[in-house]
Amino acid sequence: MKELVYIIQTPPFWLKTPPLSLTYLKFYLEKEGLRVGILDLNTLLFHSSKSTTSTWLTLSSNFEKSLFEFVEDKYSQVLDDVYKKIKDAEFIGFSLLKRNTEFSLALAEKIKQRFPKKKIIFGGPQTSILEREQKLNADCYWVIGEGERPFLDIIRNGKRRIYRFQELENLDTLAFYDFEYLNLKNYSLHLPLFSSRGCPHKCRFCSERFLSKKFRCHSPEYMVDQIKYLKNKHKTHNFVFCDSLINYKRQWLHVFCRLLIKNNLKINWEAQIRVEKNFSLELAKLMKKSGCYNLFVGLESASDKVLTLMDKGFDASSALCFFNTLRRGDLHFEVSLIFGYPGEGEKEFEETINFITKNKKIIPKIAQANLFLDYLNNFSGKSLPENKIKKRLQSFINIIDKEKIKYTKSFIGNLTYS
Ligand code: B12
Ligand code: SF4
Repeated sequence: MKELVYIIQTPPFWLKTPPLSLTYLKFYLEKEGLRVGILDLNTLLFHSSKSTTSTWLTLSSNFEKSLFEFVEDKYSQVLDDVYKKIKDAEFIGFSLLKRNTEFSLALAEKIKQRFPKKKIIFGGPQTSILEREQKLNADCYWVIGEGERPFLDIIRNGKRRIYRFQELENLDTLAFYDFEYLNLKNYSLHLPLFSSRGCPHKCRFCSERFLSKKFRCHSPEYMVDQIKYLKNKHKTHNFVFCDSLINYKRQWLHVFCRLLIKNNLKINWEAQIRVEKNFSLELAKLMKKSGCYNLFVGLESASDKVLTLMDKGFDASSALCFFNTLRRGDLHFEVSLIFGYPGEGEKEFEETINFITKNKKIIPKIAQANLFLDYLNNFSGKSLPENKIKKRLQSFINIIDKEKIKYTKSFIGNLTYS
């Protein structure tokens, strides 16, 4: 039997973890009885072109704009194989992020030229941005937000062109996924998990609100069974939560960690966590015992004025208290910072620097530091000049180098396009 649907992961995209969005969509549609093929053109082209990880992952408009032409020129055989594979499918889906949008639109155009009857469906985080830029054309389907229900609707009766935030109510109705359909040798065996969708918080700079409307999560029992399933299938102990935050509900996290321990799963897991006031030492210890080996914390600033302007919902002293608790629970964590948020003057910048240097024995590592980018256009004209913020970032790097504070070099300034 031929595939009715093909979903293509176009480049450039993250290389390590298998593509979770496509996996969810595939398993959802297959549960509904449809045959779905996945083509990971991202890893295929990365390996065929013998590119370097740094070329592939560094944000660069030139690279992103010229990649399709380059592939057509040098690796036309790979594209011919794609056309052959998808020949009989009626629906072709693309998952759009900012970085692979040019490539996806170009490939979709070629597919349309060769197979005018095929229906093209675009989904993924970039569609909401394209909609705001009025770039959704009328001869394709566009899905904004979560994809499972709208994808099925389009296949069954596709009456509209644009589908917005048709979200699943009960995430536990989703089938367990695995990655047997991919060659897992091309990826790291740190498998992705997604226990919740959305974020209940509304930090002012964050574009999360364009990705999902209502916060929902799986039950801890479902997550533990999903982990067992992946562990048995792929013989791995390593997992990465892709959730926006893992501590949306304190009680959830307690129950989840206890279940991991009770089931003796012996996994290693990492996740993003939000600074939480009065975070209990007992919970930190439980997380450690259940296998948590790293946490990513969005501190963003250590100036109370800037934290308030950002609507982060915590101040520097509660962040420090939280970090101390993680430390006492023997949890490793890394913090991210934003420089140049409107309202951050030299004084506020100094406050952040002082906080980091003064607490260098408590904060194990800087995960990421970036210039503030006004994605949401909340501050038109009010952002500091880029060269001024770049200076702050550079002076921060000089200081952490001097203070021998650990940081991930490739994640410094990595949100700015070259
Ligand atoms: C985990 C994560 C990462 C992980 C990646 C792990 C992985 N497996 O990919 C890491 C930390 C490595 C990472 C890196 C980066 N990330 Co990131 N990341 C995320 C995060 C938190 C979750 C992504 C995820 O796995 N979601 C789970 C899946 C199931 O959801 P989904 O992809 O949205 O798919 C659903 C819908 O979008 C839709 N859908 C998706 N595709 C399709 C296709 C069709 C046909 C249909 C119908 C529907 C559909 O249906 C899916 C299921 O409901 C998101 C924020 C978020 N909350 O989503 C940011 C996010 C995706 N990342 C983002 C960015 C910018 C990056 C970086 C570029 C940052 C950087 N400069 O380094 C890098 C990318 C690497 C690189 N340099 O190229 C942005 C992308 C913005 C954009 N418009 O492109 C996001 C949205 C964060 C944000 N709010 O800005 N990231
Ligand atoms: S807690 Fe994190 S994901 Fe949620 S709105 Fe704030 S920055 Fe965004």
